[in-house]
Amino acid sequence: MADFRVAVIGGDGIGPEVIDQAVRVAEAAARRHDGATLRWTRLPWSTAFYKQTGRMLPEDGWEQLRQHDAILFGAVGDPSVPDKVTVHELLLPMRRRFDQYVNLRPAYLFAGVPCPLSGKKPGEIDMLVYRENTEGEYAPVGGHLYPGTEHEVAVQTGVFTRRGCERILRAAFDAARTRPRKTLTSVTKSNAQVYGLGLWDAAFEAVRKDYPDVTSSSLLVDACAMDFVRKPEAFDVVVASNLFGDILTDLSAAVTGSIGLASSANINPTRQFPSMFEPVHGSAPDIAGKGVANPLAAVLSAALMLDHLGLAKAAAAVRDAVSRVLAGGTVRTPDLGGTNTTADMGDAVVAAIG
Ligand code: GGG
Repeated sequence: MADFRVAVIGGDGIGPEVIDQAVRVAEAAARRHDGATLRWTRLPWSTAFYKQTGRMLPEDGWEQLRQHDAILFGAVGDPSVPDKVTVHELLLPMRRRFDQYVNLRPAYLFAGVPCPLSGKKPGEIDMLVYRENTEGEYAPVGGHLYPGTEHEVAVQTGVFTRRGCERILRAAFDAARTRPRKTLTSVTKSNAQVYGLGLWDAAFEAVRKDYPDVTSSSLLVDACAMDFVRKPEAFDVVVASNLFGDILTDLSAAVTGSIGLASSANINPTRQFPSMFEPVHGSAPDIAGKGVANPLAAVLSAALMLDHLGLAKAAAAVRDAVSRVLAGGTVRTPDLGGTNTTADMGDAVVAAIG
């Protein structure tokens, strides 16, 4: 029987609540549909851990994570500690340290989910956003001079490398060629940011030559944001820099009904390091502890993890169970207009798995 080790970091706010449901669902699906066992290592790394120890993770934390086949992550961020500690000492370094350069963020309009745009049918919005995850605007390069004075200066540098641009573009093109529409949009802003995004565009022009079977085009990020609202059904695979991908996927989540349904995978395609799977949403301190967060973004992230582990039947079973629960419409968390709890939603998906 296949056996996988998965590190689980619930993190902050609603993170642990939604991850508990994702663990239940993934475990049931892996066992029933692929005969596989998932062995979970629960790690308490979070803002509370930081307050106790002065660190977001122990000194050997990265080494501990490396011993696992995958990482399931909830959310990080708490109003009592600056993001430059919580996000910048746990989540962002994990993506870089484990070279998880592909941040895959699907957006799909499920049946039974109210769409804020009129006239959109279930399945009509169906896109994969490939966000560059290790450099770009999120590179920790810059400085802060004369803080608190009238001469205060902050410099934040975007880092774009030929290798970094080409490899995320190739990952997106590889995905596009497997999809029925075989269409790819590269997001840029090289009319304003001529150096970094100029290199991005040059890499796009070079890489697209290797994919004549894919219809590809380049679009400015402002036009892309407008079209995500005006005609999201026009997009198939979208590839974007770290910041643009982050912003656009909140928008793609909104037009498909709820950020509570938006899943993501932070993938190291070489498999030299573990990949990490997390909902797109953050810790949502306003609803934390109330048991009302929608766990489906975490559950669908766990489905991406099952795919990555080669448990394709289990992954398909999770997606199918989620689709049926949403289409049924009887179990809905408040983000979908209902009154059900996080646990009710988890129960419904586990029951639908069979
Ligand atoms: N589960 C996602 C999460 O915890 N997000 C917090 C955050 O600040 N993320 C920044 C990012 O995804 O780049």
